Amino acid sequence: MRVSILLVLLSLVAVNLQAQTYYVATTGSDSAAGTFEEPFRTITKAHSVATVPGTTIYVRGGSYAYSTTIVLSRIGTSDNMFKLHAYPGERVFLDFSSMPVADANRGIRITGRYWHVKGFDIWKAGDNGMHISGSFNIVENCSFSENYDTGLQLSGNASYNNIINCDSYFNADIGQGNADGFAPKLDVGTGNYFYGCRAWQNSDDGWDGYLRPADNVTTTLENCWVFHNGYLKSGAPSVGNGNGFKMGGGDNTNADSLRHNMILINCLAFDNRVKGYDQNNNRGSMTLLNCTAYRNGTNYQISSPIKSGSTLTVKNCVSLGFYGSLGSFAIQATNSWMSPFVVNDADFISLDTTGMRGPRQADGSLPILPFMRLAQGSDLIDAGTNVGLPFNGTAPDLGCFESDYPTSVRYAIDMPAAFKLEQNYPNPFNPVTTIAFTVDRTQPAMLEVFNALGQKVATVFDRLAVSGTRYELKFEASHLSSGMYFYTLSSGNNKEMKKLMLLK
Ligand SMILES: [Ca+2]
Ligand SMILES: [Ca+2]
Ligand SMILES: [Ca+2]
Ligand SMILES: [Ca+2]
Repeated sequence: MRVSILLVLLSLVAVNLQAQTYYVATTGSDSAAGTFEEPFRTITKAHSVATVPGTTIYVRGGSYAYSTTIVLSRIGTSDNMFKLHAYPGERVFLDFSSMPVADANRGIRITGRYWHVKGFDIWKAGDNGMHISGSFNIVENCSFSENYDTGLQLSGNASYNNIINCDSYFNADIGQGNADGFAPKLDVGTGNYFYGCRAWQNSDDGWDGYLRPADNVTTTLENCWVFHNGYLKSGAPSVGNGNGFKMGGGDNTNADSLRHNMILINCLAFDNRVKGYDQNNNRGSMTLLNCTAYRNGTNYQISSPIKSGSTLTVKNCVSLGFYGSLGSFAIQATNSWMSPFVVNDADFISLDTTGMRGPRQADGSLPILPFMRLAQGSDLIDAGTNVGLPFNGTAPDLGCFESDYPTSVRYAIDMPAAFKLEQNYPNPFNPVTTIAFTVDRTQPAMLEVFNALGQKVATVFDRLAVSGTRYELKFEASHLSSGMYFYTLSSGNNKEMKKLMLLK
């Protein structure tokens, strides 16, 4: 008897704690039930009832006008994130144009933890389009435009947030000297990560890592593009700073001490009015690997002293045109301005920027365009230093786009079987997907999966692979959280990487 009462009580508790799915639509009502058939009208209402971690709020496509800040304050867990998603296949436009211009008037504030926000276009907020002071959040495939301050700002100790495949553009404050595209700045925390993001034509800087009073925090940018900053939407030059990647700096009282450790991998800066890669008095470590700069006022300007214990590392980077200035303390290897390289227009397939601000691929990743990709025969191909990033051919290339030309016909004659890593299917997946590959010679091969932070989460294959055999492997990810992962196949000197997307 007692046991059965206990079981009943337990089952009631379990029901109460079940994650829910709520819907919001332009045709909805906040007095409705929040179901697919009877959706809410506002995200704020959905948030107020979304109390259980793992709960999903789907917002149906369309335009929503808001004049007050949407605050996401709930605390999820790594296994049960709160999700605020545009309904699959739809896009949500958040119109804040009726919001007064004022520092407190952010569009969305994420003060909570473990939120996954996806598929929103945030327009004309009275300050930041989005402000994050929480941690462990994922913001994916969102855009921030024409806001009256920085598009997406992280401060207030925001830590370990992942910003994936987002765009920030045409942001401009009234004075033009504040609005950046993305700003992990001021009292920001550590461990924030940007992947596949673009910032263009913001009145101040593309990225800004200016600190006050935070010190010794680390931010990583990978595969990000920054261009045309320091210009207004009209195309006129702004009176803002106009830098691409501004890596740090502090105010007058602490400019000599603050360290923003910046890691930039496969990043691209072009056509920024002032500097492409700008130190701005940052005293922390700066690591630039396989970055490219073209036609910025100055391409690289990293020459002020850094604090004892900090390092400046610049490897496999490219400058088309004069590179700028690096401090003598820089640890450099195989950069395009070093001997024996000769860089000119002919090293690149195209210098035409058309499409660089254009639509993304269906999965939200950056468009694939010929701009600044190395032309076949360039002396920058296979001429780089192995810095631990995946590469094709015999060595890493210089610059942000690794080329993939057939290296030599002699291998084709001797080894008819190809080294090939296939795209996983299905993709996106939950929780099982298939990864197939073949190798060009019989030798040990390893297939590994990494998260967006580069941490290995699984070894799928680690043994002898036989040439001419197509291996099909199941990858089961029920223990992992939603997001983008990378899988690599390595065998001998060959290595190939692809992306996969877990969507729970
Ligand atoms: Ca402001
Ligand atoms: Ca700035
Ligand atoms: Ca050349
Ligand atoms: Ca290569």
